[in-house]
Order: sequence, then C-alpha cells, then structure tokens
Amino acid sequence: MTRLKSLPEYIARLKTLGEIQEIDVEVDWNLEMGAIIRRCCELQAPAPLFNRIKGIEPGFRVLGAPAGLSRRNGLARVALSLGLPATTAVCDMIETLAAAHGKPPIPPRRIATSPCKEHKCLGADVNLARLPAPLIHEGDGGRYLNTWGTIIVRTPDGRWTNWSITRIMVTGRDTMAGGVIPRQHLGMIYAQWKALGRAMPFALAMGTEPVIPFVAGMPLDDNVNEADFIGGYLGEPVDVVDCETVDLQVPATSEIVLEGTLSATETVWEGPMGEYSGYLSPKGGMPSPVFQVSAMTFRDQPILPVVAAGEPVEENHTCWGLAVSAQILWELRQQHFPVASCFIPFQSAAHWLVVTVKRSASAGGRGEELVHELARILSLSRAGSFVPKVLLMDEDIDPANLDELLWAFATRNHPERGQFLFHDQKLLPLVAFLTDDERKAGRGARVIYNCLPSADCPPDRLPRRSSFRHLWPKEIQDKVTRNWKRYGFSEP
Ligand SMILES: Cc1cc2nc3c(=O)[nH]c(=O)nc-3n(C[C@H](O)[C@H](O)[C@H](O)COP(=O)(O)O)c2cc1C
Ligand SMILES: [Mn+2]
Repeated sequence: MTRLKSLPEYIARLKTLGEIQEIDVEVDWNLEMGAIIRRCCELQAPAPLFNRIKGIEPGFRVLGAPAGLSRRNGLARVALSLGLPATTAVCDMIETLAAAHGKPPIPPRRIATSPCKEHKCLGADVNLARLPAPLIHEGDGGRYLNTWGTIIVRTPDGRWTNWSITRIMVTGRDTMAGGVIPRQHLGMIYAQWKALGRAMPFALAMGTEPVIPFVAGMPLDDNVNEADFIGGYLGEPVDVVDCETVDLQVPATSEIVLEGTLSATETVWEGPMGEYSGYLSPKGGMPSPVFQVSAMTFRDQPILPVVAAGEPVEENHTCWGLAVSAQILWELRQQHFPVASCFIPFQSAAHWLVVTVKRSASAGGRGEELVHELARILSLSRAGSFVPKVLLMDEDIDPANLDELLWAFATRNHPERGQFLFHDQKLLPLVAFLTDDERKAGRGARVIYNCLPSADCPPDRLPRRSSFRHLWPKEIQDKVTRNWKRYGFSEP
C-alpha cells in the first residue's frame, strides 16, 4: 500500500502521469467551472486544477474530477487514491476495499495541530462567500460547496462517529443546506439529536487525503466509525485535529474545514442538483435542516475538490459504485453466498449490480435458488437498497468488461424464465425511474436477471464460448500472438 498522505501529494503524483490540467485563465464559478469539469468527465480528460477563480481572493483553488476516469490512464485516480498501483484492475480494488472488513479497526490519532488551522475565522468572521463554491449545473438550487468532502457527526451518547459524503449548498453568509436522507447514517444520527430537541454538531472536511472519500462514500454498518475502518484499511491511524467550536475531530489533512450545528427545528429548501443518475429533476429537492456555521478554518492556498455529478462517468460511479460493490461483496460472503465478484458498471449510473457466482455453485440449474437467496440478502442490506437491477452471472464473465457483460446479458437471460421481480423493496429515493409515491416511500421493485445456466445445461453440456481465448488450443493462441507482427500487423 502506497498511501498518498494529502491532497497536494495526490495532485503531485497525478501530475507525473499527465493527469492534471492546470488552468491559469480566470474562470467563473457561475456555471463555467462546472461546465469544464463536466466536459473533462465526458472526454475523460485530465483533472482540471483551477488556479484563478473570478471574484474569489487569489490563492483559493479548485480541483475538478478528483476521481474521474481517464482516457489515457483508466482508473489511475481511483487506484492511487486507494493507495494501490495506478494500473490495478477494478475488481482487485473492490477486493482490497472489501478485505478491510477483515482487518482490525485502528482508531484515529489526535494530534495537536495541522495546516488546516493556518487561517481561522470564527463566529461573525465566517463568510462562506469567500470560498469558491460553484454553481455547477444550470437549474441547481444553489452553489454546491460540498460535493466530495466528508461530513462528520457523532451520536449524542458519543459512541459512534460517522464520516460520510453528502451534497451541501450555501444558503447565506454562514448557513448551508444539505442532503440529510433518513436512512443514511447522517439522517439516523440527526434523528437522535432531534429527538432530544438539540442541534447536532457537525464538521465538514474538504480536500482531505484521497482515500477518505472512498470510505466516507461506503455504506458500512450502523455504529461503525469510518475513521477506524480507514485505519484498518491503511494499517495505520488517520491523524485528526480538534475542531475550534464543536467537540469533533477532523482529518489533519483537510484543506478547508467548516464547523457548526444542524438545527433541530429550522429548515430551508435544498436542491435540486444534477444527480448521479444523470438527470436534474425539478423534484430533486427537499427541506433540509439549517446548517449553521460557527467556524471556518483553512490551509494557505487551499484546494476545494468539486464533482460535477451527472451522466456517467463521474465520482458517484467510480467512488460510490466501487465502495457499494465492495460492501455488497463482503455482505454476500458473510452470508455464505457463493459470490465470485461484484461490480456496479459505471455506465449504469449505479442502477445495475452484477454478481458473478462460482461455477461449482451454479451447476445443475441452481440459478433460481441463488436468485432467491440473493434477493433475500439484498432486501436486508442498506447497500443493496441502492441497486434496483441485478444481473446474476457465471464467473466466466468479467463484470468490468462492458462488451462481455452486454453479450452475456443478451444471450444468457431467458425473457420468460430469467426475470424475477421482488416487489416493495427498500430503495434509495434517488433511483431515477421511481414514481412520486415510490420515491416518497423509498420503496419499489427490484429485478434480478438470472443469466446462469439452466437445469438442462449441465457443466459438460455447456456451449463453449466462441472467442479466441476460449475456442482455440493454447498452443495455437500462443503461436498466433507470438507471430502477430510477423503476419504484418502492427502491435494490437
Ligand atoms: C460524490 C458523492 C456524492 C454523494 N452524495 C450523496 C448525497 O448527496 N446524499 C446521500 O445521501 N448520499 C450521497 N452519497 C452516497 C453516500 O456518501 C454513501 O451512501 C455513504 O454510504 C453514506 O454514508 P453512511 O454509510 O455513513 O450513511 C454520495 C457519494 C459520493 C461518492
Ligand atoms: Mn456510516
């Protein structure tokens, strides 16, 4: 594991791969910056680093597409963020993240101070307008300051400290509104404070070391501290520093920190925003408790990471999709489901989950049995509630290979016998196709497509895959590959 210990260190590493495009031309936070980031996602261009932002004091910078996909280097940003070699295969990243469940958690280490205290604005000195929060998409309900930062809250009994990503927009000089969904941990912990009639202290840590968002975006179990899980993953603790005005700690590597409380009584409208599903829906807003900011601290020349959510591929797909895949993989193994791999294809905008199973387990037409077992496990899982459409496949399919996946779905799923509907399941209200009623209830149907061999196809009667890799003897494959240039072809 090669841990990149801060955002600047991560950016320096990305520069060596040609993954950073510094932009010295002044850009406008009002739609221009969002448009550039979005175009970078769509072109899989290097991550834009904005050095001058109109109307914002010099020094404040923005990093777009912090974990975007790259035409040149594939998932290098994701792999490096996870402390892995830049060329790591995506299913191996998922395995590594899932494996952290088996490691002893390591609580964070409190240190005295860090660069995030270089500038401190308390109380009346807080002015969120100083920060380069962009109006990302036309139609957004406000300027979204937080799209990649970690929000930190603790239960009133002090036993559980949760780190999670949720979107947050600016609503005033020292007020904000954010997505507080009841079934997410932020919403659950907020409900505990609200029941006591007390405002909930929060801290928002933006621009942390790059591994943090990957676990802040991971649906770990209730009562699990993400910070301890990250420590376990890294094999060493995450350093944290005390906040100025609330009893919470933030990662020492934060570039910008906001502290304050979520009101137990006052609400303000939040949203809509262009979302991970790829749509900006006028219905995509909701009342949010008022986030009252009591302190703002930041490093010299701080960098704010920004995600331009929307049609795939952006960070909700590369980060959240990956983290949810890892969580489901672990949960299936806990339940002794014969899973080989889990993957949420980026292009599905986190609406499809592919589960491959070991051939030994699916033989003899056990597919239908496995469908029902999978449905049962997913129906009880919060991570499962994010994915409404599931493809169950044999392990010969690489779920991260879209060509193979599409072919297998098209040819192995029986339209009459291969589709299984499970009604009235818990689903994330952000799932794109839900009706108004379904969205309000957070419930809808899940479909599982059984693409496993049927009972009349025992292992020795399975049709063979008609591909270079599968239908030619190894020696012929080797000979052809070896002689490829001799035949006159240029390199593949
Ligand atoms: C870029 C990005 C943006 C996200 N935005 C939101 C959001 O606005 N609201 C939300 O509920 N979850 C959002 N998520 C997903 C949550 O972070 C994820 O489900 C996580 O598990 C929540 O933390 P928790 O498990 O502690 O509840 C986002 C994830 C990513 C990677
Ligand atoms: Mn959590």
